[in-house]
Amino acid sequence: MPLQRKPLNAMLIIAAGLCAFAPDAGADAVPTGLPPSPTFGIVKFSQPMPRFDVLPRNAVSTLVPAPMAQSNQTQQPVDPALGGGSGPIEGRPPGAIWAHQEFARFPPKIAVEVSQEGAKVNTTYNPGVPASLNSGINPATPFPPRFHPNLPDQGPLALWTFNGTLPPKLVIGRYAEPILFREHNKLPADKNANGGFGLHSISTHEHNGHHGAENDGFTGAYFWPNQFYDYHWPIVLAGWRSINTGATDPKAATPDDAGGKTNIAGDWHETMSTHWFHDHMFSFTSQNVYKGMAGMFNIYSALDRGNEAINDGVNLQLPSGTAKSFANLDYDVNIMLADKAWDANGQLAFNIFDFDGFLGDRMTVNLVDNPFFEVEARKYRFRILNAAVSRFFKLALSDGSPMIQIANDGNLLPHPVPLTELDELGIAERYDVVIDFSRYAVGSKVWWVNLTQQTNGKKPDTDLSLSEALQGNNNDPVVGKFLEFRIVRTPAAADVSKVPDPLIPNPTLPAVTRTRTFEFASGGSQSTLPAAPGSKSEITAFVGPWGIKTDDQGDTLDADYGRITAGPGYGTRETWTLKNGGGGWDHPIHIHFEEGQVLNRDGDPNAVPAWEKGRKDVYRLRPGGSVTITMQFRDFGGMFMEHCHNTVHEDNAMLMRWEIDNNGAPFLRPLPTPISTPQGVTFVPPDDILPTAF
Ligand SMILES: [Cu+2]
Repeated sequence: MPLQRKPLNAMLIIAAGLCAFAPDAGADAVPTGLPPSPTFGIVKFSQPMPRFDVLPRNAVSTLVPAPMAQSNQTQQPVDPALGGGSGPIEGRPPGAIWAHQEFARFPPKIAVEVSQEGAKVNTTYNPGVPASLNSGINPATPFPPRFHPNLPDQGPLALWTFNGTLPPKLVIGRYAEPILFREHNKLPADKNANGGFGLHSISTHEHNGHHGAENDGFTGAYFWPNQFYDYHWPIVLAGWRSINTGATDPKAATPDDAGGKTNIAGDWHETMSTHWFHDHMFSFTSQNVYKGMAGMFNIYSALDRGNEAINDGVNLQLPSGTAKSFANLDYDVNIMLADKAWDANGQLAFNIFDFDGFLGDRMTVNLVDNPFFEVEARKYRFRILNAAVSRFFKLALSDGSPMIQIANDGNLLPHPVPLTELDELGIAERYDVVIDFSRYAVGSKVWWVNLTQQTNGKKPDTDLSLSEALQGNNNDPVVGKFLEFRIVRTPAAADVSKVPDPLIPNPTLPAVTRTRTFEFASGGSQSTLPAAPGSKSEITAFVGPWGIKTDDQGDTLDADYGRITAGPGYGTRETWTLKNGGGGWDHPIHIHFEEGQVLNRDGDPNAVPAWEKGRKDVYRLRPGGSVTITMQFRDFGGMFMEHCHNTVHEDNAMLMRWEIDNNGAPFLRPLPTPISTPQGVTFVPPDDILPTAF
């Protein structure tokens, strides 16, 4: 019988004396479970949508102290609120096991230095485009931390973001240009100084980076206020150790600064494009991401170089711009969708008591409420990210005209797919679409419409027809129009962008060595609590309603990052079936590190839609459904995760650890579990290894 712990979230808020709301309070609204967010007189589409804030790309020499392969264990005093004494300046676990893999082979060339801190005014906003391409926003005007001009600024305890500011941040990267992403934790040392939700220890996941596990934002490798963590993102093509090792394939290449390209090792079919990064703190991911800890990462390559004019036989010339050799953002627009709620004072609010999931009642795009966006009458690319906690979206244009989907998650599709309605977009999924606004008259408007009605965190209620969604009387306030496109002018230069077919075909795969099955269900139990003497399960294990059953054996288990659930062999390919344990909910399942190909849905290869025929990293199971995928395990090792990306499900125990080793070398087998404290990280042996793991 597992120990039934009171959820940590609830313990924290009760300890903090912040019972601003309680479950079953009576006056709660659909869908938040909180009093409805006051409107403050907001009229939809009355403010511009800001483009992302592009983070500076600095020389690595600007980093002090210089980055090192192993964690920097230089000691500093620890705040008494964190137990006092002394601890390391870097929170990355120490020693060889957590050293950056291949740090000497892929030394960092670009430094991106950020902080995680409370809300403040942005005086360094860099949209990467002129005001004419940013709906008239003057970047020299200080950008306040607020969702709408009618609302007050968010306080430093309500909103925690990268650099403490809005708009959300964008990292620009390209293949073969390794980035050292140094993140400073400047959150309050007092864990109760959180505005009612969120936790000050953090771990940042570069969502589906093909990097060593020490840079993956492992849920147990979190760091503390006044520490930093160096994440090394080598940005290499998967397969670089064994495929095209001589860098002779012209399609495996990265843009240079003069319109040319440089060949690189690896499989060009594994080229990735649209990533995001977000907090992955064990059992607090939902609260921390909701609080603002999320950004996007555009990865450029010779294929997807962000210059629509260069015609070199490799560049796909997708909508972007022409001024720079790569990474033109003029017509390549990052979109972050997130539903939010706020309290009577206009401060961000979250219901920590609903373990089915949390839904907001206000729609934000790039973290502002229901904005407009000015476009030219030409083709645009939109990189759409679902950064919600528990909400699914389904997008259509209000006139029912088509969009062309070109990418799913991080990857360009084998073929572009024209669609008048996109599929449901699960939490953490990304769809890149091209919209051709040349079909509209200058002066006209068209809207993005959300067709998915969802009133609790378990799953969408239904997908509405466009006419139903446009009626404006839905029980779910996030149904309907949420972004107004204003077609404001014809472009000054001809649109030379293309949507070619094919885009990126799938890689060829080696033979399958084994299969595994994971069932995602309610009714989870915890096998490692109460903790055995000497184990740290009271830190690594959580008790919650959700869990995962592995290989049809034993119980549906709650998360314990000290437990090894799967250990695929290095250099092998496996097939994993992800099953939904019931019809009453849906789960978008994320598998870290490796891109998967969907082989079938519910056993039927013909049930895989055209837009899921590329590579993916999040798989919506659909109610009662199953998805069978296949992945290769290669290039790097260490401990990774698989979990539901309804982050409330994830935090309430629907998460497991898997790891890649090399039969003991160069990685230990099994890997020890890091136990993070402000005074330093120690290691303990795994507290559980499932019988089918290795
Ligand atoms: Cu789920």
